[in-house]
Amino acid sequence: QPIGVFDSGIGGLTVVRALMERLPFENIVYFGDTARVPYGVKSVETIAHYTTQIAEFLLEKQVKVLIIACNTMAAVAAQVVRDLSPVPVLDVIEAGAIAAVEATRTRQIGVIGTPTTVNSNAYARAIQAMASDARIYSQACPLFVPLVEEGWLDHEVTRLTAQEYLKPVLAEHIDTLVLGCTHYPLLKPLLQNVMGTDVKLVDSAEAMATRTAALLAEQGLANTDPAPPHYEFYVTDVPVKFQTIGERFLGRSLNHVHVVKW
Ligand code: DGN
Repeated sequence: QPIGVFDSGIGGLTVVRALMERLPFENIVYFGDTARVPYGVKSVETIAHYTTQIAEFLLEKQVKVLIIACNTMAAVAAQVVRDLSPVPVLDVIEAGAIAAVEATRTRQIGVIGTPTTVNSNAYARAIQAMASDARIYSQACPLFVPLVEEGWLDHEVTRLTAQEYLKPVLAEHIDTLVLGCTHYPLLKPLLQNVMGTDVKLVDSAEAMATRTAALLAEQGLANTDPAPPHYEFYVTDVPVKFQTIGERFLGRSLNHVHVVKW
């Protein structure tokens, strides 16, 4: 049985990449709602409706675990998925929050993400549920998603944008910064440079791979078949530069892509 991973678009491929590296025997089915992305600016009702549709699609594929790779969906619709799913559900916010609490020493934590993720306060709630004395400083960085999709990962414009966005969180002397959006792992070197080496960056894609490995082991769900794993990708549209951007996110060639017409 495969692991089901979903996202509002192609960004969740950073989570798939981390899962492929951490769990090389697992089959993965991915769903990216490329026709309706971005979710980061939509209402909670709309996001919950889309999220339900996608979770039901993957459950029909007989997935053994559902992974909400999109921070925006995890921020406002994780409970909706948990309520309808007969299989375990993991979400990137929970995974990122756990990793942030483990990483911080000073309990001063920064969180960056889309406006919907930041406005939802979901990371702050998840972190404070585990560490009530933690102080959270969040910053929405809406320009990062288009900059990453443009491939400007080490570009002066991106550096200036990051400096501008991160100025307020830097001033709070945080020791940990959560990259709370699927696209941000690609900006890790640049963000580390802007933040300085004393600040630990929590990559929510990697944090998710760690959580998934733990869940599969705990519940005896790990695949023990040594045959090469199978990967399937479902999207609702094939937008411009889909292949190039998708392969950059995934870190390898992107095959077995199916278009679902909704
Ligand atoms: N996948 C979204 C996230 O992690 O927040 C980013 C893309 C979007 O919907 N704007």
